[in-house]
Amino acid sequence: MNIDRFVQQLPDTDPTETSEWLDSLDQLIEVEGKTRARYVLSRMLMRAREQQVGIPATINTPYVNTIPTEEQAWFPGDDRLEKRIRRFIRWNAAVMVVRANHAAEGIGGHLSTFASSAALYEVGFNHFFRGKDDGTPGDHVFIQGHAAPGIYARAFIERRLSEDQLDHFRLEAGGRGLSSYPHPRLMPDFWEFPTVSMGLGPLNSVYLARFNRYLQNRHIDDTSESRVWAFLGDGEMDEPEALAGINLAAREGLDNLTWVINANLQRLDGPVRGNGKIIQELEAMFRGAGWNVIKVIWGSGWDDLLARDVDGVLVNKMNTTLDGEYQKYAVEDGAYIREHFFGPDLRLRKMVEHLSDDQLRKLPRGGHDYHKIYAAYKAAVQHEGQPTVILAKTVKGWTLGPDVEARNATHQIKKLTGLQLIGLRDRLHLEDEIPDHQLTEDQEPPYFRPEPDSAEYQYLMERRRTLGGSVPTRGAHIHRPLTLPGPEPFAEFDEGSGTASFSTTMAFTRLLRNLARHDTFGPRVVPIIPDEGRTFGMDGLFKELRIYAPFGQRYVPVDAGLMLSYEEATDGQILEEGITEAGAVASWTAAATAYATRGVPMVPFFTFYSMFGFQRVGDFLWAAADARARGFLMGATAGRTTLLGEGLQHQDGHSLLVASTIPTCEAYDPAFAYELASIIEHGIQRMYGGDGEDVFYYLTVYNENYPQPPKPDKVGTGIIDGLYRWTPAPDGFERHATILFSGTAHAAARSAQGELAEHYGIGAELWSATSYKRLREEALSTERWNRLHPSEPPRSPLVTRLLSEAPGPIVAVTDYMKAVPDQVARWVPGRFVPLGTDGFGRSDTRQGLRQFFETDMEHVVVAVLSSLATDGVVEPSIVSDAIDRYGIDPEVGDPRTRWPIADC
Ligand SMILES: Cc1ncc(C[n+]2csc(CCOP(=O)(O)OP(=O)(O)O)c2C)c(N)n1
Ligand SMILES: [Mg+2]
Repeated sequence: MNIDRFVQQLPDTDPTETSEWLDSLDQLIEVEGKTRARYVLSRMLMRAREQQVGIPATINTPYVNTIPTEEQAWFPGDDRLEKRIRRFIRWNAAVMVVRANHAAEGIGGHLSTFASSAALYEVGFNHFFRGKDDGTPGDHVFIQGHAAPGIYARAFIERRLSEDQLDHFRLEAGGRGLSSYPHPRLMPDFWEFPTVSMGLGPLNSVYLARFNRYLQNRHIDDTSESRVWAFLGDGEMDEPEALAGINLAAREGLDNLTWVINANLQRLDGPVRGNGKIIQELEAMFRGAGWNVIKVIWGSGWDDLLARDVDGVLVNKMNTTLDGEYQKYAVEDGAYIREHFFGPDLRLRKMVEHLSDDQLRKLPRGGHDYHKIYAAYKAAVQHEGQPTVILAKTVKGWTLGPDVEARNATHQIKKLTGLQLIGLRDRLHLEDEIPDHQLTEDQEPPYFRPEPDSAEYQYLMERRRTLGGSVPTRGAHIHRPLTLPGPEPFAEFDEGSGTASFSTTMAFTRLLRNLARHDTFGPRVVPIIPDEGRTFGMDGLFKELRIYAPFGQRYVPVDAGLMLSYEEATDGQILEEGITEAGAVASWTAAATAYATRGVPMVPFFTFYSMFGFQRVGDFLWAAADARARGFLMGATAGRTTLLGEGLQHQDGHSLLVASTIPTCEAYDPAFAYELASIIEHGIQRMYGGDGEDVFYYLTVYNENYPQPPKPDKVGTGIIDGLYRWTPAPDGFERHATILFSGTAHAAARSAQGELAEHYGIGAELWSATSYKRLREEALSTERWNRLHPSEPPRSPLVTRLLSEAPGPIVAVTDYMKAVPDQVARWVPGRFVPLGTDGFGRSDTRQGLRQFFETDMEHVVVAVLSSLATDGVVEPSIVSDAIDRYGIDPEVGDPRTRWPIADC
């Protein structure tokens, strides 16, 4: 609220006294000036806070370090050795990128991100990040994707990586080498968190810190010793997802979370906030959200100047200088800085009289100052009750020389000339280690690694030993194994529901409850919902499993007296995320990777509106696949016609297609409860049994009620493989056809079977197609095998083998787009006609929608007859009769032309 309006609404109980205070302030400003007045007011605010006087938060502090010099923690490291180590790492990181670009033109690599953040990482590596060697999962460190070269360079010095591996940076397709960015899938023993898609790392880090608290509060794992660190870019903060979790982090008091934002003031094209100040902007947002904010803006060289700043002119100059100007100062010489930063104000000019131009140019920024960074990290890890963000000001491309440092193009500079390399070598004082003769144009610049008996190597390794081993390392050993359930939770679904009608969503909820009730397996089940529990009929679980609330339920819920009340508890099992699909996926990812990050396999089921899944948070799910997630995604209210009444924005006919783009996502579209149960049972075995496979499952569940049939005999592995004969053709017909169905489209297929027999004398078989994605992948693999084994007898894809036993033309019907069954079209023997729900959804009854999308019984029958006519089995007039009989208007309904509803 605007402070003026806030004050206006308060009664003034003693106007005379108020005037006296205001007069004193006026006098202070007049006599001592505004800076002094600001200081006194700040002190008053401090005192007010100490005295517990609630006043609206001040969201900004001056543009100086949050930790005053006198409160700065003592730096316990060996300055000289750490500086040397950092220089070796800087050198190798740069050389690695340069050499990669020689090895293959255009291969890329980034120099300047790590160059700006080397000290931020190195203080962490030498003093804070805990490893896993002591059998604990250690800290979880999210590394800025583009800083990867620096992390490899350190791993090289630690002797975790070889020179050959460094030389295969970004050349990993051949099987050895280093991925461009943090990719757990490509480097499963090394990287823990895929971060390079901007904005995902920040949100995932919040939810990981939160999930660790959940594990703790539910007594599943002791996470109290693990801190989540996230190193992020200042440009990255513009991604909406980057800031989307900061309120939750503050609300839940996640003091196990530290963010370090590398404020080099630049992004890819140029300044982040040329006309403003990104650090101040971020400070306001984080303070407003309730974070502990530590600004590390100025290096120690400024301490003396700030101490002389008795009348506040220096701070004033710092406050009023724009980021665009700071960037300019970073590329200019000392004379320019003297003239433009200090010069205009005589008091300032005088303040730096004793410094040479060179000294002025070298006044460092806080994010390059070991001591300041150490003090900030120390304060962060000691801070209780709030997450901490460290806003560290740096120079992009720092130490890489005047052609690179702070230049607008710096992000994409990936080459250094011989002269630039010599400049870097000199700047890093590595003349002894890398002599001139090794830096000639006719050879690759060398790496440098100190010998095992050198003081630097010994120091570095001792630091890592003390902190529990190398970081990053992925794959904690499983220290809390999971006992899998037997067949019991799944068995009831094989029997069917008799005449009782219920939906696959209801079946899923029941199964989830069965699983959660299991003695040993149950506590590992993590139900996640984004404010749609009631829509999915899951509200019954609120009371039984309870909703996770770290501080418990501090109010009596409005429905306390009811059977199914809204119950929250510190050890609640359900993660009710509210309306944030991105947050919920981040939560799911944390749970789905707990087997690796914590050695504690967890079994998350994230149930969401299928329309607001893959298309909305697809990039998060892609990253989850990279992070080798294991778990279940449940696309509820699935289908474009089944969710009646909701219209264009809700009705999903394509999530299965998007899901099909993720290699490790097993996408299923079950029609019946027993299929759903079989897939989940199999999925649990596959992901969590034995060594476990790094895949995850996407299952659609619908909200249409119908009697659930019992599982037929002889299904074999068909449900899992993706296709099986559900029912044979009725006896006694000479002409045949086959209908494949998925999900709720089974109803149209089954009615069509009856209609074809009754009216057209055609016996149709029905097959359930549970996963076209799986069938397609098997077929592609077989096709490849045939291509590469020319002298072997060719193999036949599973879908071809299965359907070669299916008679007549094959019509596939789905509540998804035709492209879903089309995934297997080219391996289907004979004629294949998919019917699906292409186009925008709209609101109407199920029947109306199925007619509109031409997936109802009538259209299935016409499709079968038309295919038989094309094959010469029936006369075309039979098709025309059917079209007339069902009142289908061939001129209406072309999906390409019918999108406006009417002229309105
Ligand atoms: C979602 C997404 N959009 C765009 C990019 C391309 N990109 C890579 S780095 C970068 C600039 C990063 O700037 P900043 O976050 O400030 O990092 P730093 O300056 O430390 O390199 C951009 C736009 C990306 N990686 N991810
Ligand atoms: Mg930046």
